[in-house]
Amino acid sequence: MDKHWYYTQAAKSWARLMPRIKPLLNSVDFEKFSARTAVHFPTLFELLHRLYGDQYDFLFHLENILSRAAMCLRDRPATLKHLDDVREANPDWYQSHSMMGAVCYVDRFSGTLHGLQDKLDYLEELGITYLHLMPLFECPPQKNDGGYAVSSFRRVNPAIGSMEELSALSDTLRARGISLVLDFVFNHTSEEHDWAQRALSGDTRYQAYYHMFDTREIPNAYEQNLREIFPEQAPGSFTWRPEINKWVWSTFFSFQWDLNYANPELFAAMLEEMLFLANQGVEVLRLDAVPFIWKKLGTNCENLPEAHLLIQAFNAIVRICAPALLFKSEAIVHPRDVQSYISPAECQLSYNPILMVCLWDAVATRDARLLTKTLTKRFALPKSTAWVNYIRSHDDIGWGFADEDAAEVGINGADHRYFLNQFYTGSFPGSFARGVPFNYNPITRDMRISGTSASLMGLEEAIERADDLLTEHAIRRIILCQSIVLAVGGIPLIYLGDEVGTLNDYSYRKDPHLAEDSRWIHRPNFDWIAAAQRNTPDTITGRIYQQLRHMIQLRKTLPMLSGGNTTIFDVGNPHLLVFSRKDKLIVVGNFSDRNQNIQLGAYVPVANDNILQDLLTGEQFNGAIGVDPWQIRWLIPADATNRVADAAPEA
Ligand code: OTU
Repeated sequence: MDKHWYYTQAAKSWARLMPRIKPLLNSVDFEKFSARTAVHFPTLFELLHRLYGDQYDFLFHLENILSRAAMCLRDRPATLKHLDDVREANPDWYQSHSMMGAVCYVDRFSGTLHGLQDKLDYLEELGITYLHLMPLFECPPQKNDGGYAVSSFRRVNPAIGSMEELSALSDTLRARGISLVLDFVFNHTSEEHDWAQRALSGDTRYQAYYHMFDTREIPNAYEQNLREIFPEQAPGSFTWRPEINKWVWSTFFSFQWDLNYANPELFAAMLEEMLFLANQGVEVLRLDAVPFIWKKLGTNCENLPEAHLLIQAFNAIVRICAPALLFKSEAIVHPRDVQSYISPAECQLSYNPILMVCLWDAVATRDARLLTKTLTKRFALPKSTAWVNYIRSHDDIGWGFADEDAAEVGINGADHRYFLNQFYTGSFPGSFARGVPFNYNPITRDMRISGTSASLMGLEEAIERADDLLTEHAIRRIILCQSIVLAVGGIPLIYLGDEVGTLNDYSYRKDPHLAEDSRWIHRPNFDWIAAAQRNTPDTITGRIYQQLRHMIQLRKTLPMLSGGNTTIFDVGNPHLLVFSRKDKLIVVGNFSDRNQNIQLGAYVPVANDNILQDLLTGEQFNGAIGVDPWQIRWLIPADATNRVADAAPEA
């Protein structure tokens, strides 16, 4: 089918469908709907046709999908319609240097949604403008994968609160300049979701919402090419359900059933759940596990072209009925595939696991060459998209750098992963890290790493050994990496607790429901007693918190830190990461235990012939710049410092 054919067919369908949509909406909304569909319907038509065009009842599904979009607009609260207008007028709002993200589990941070109200001052003090509340939906009490096995997208876990509270919270947050971010766990549901329950009771309509097979034949054929995601806890990708004598596709845990997006009815059903969430006031949806949403025999069923078509179709619909909403991709895969989801028409935002992994590599090796190489090749993004940069999440750390990038700096990928695993589990001689293995695969000998950033950076060991220098270096490593996250370009994201140096929590081992999943080591209850020391400068908590908060506040005064425009420099010193932002600010980070000296002028044009001032320490340099072990500098030409000092922080 060529573009022209799609265009003509779309125009015909649009002309036929609009009169049917009209009675659903009031005249103001209908006008908006018409204007937006005039722009986005041709794209939507083509995407849906490429996915479902061979279904005999394609036009029925098309109409159904468009009506759901209309009903979303009809039901959208006035405040959110207003927000739509504001965001449409300023679509790049999230590129602002004022943006600062935080993520937490509500139960572990504040107990309940109600309790969160009392913690908003804390978030504001830290400068947070983007708050990701980890899955808080109804889920099975035990088999829930930290909330990623959702039983209802419309009900909040009653232990945490209610959907009404969540929706009210989104308004409160917005009034404080904080955007609410939620997960859309759309690759699978829990086995307790109503659809799964109906499927289990034999209802074939709902069985078709999932991937189910009567015999092992087809699952075996698929498994030839599938990767095991949780090989230790949930080997294989299919689960036998004796109630219905069927194998059910379950990429992750056996109780998480993959949804079948080849079924347009399922697409429409999930669309409805998504639009429901959009109307609760969520501004960014984190699309969980995007690589896995389409299956095709003979492939590894990851990152297939149809996965992109699906997300683009969701996106086109959102542009029509809830345009304030953005998508963030969660694809923790090969860097090339990570990038494939990022575009204004698909996911405007994406986690940046590439930076995350290379930061940990540089910390372990004291060598920033892979970091420099990778950022040079892969950091730049299309216009109107942004990275969400972070050093750790609620998940494990897996060594997802590209082997070809590693080869370019003389590293063998497989050997290096082995080294990194040894290093971060503390087995490598001299390692300061206190990580634990996650999903060791005895066949490939692969594993991933769990641990809080402070414990992985050496703080736990340093405190245990009561060693001041080790403590100082561990703190500097934390600040160095967080500082890069703050300056490199994109939305910085912190896992709440990291700002006060939270260490590993080994108590999960005593809970039989958590013990098998080492990720719980880095998801402890927020330590409010430790946090109370955050403004006491001579405590470890205070040293971390105050430096971090200072950098966050400083960032908000530096317009050159907005958006992208990052230039990476190879300055010939393997320990240094050097980059500039919009040719106005130069960042120099030292990944080593020793002082380094660098004549920046030879490499970085803006450094040439300029006296440089470090905004973090106030020092000035005329000529060579010294960088202490694990130190980071934010340098700007000295004549520009006055202007920066005068600029008031942006709200
Ligand atoms: C995500 O992570 C979530 O972040 C996890 O907490 C969930 O367990 C999981 O999905 C299932 O919902 O494998 O180790 O490329 O790597 O989606 C974490 C994407 C994971 C996957 C990622 C997944």
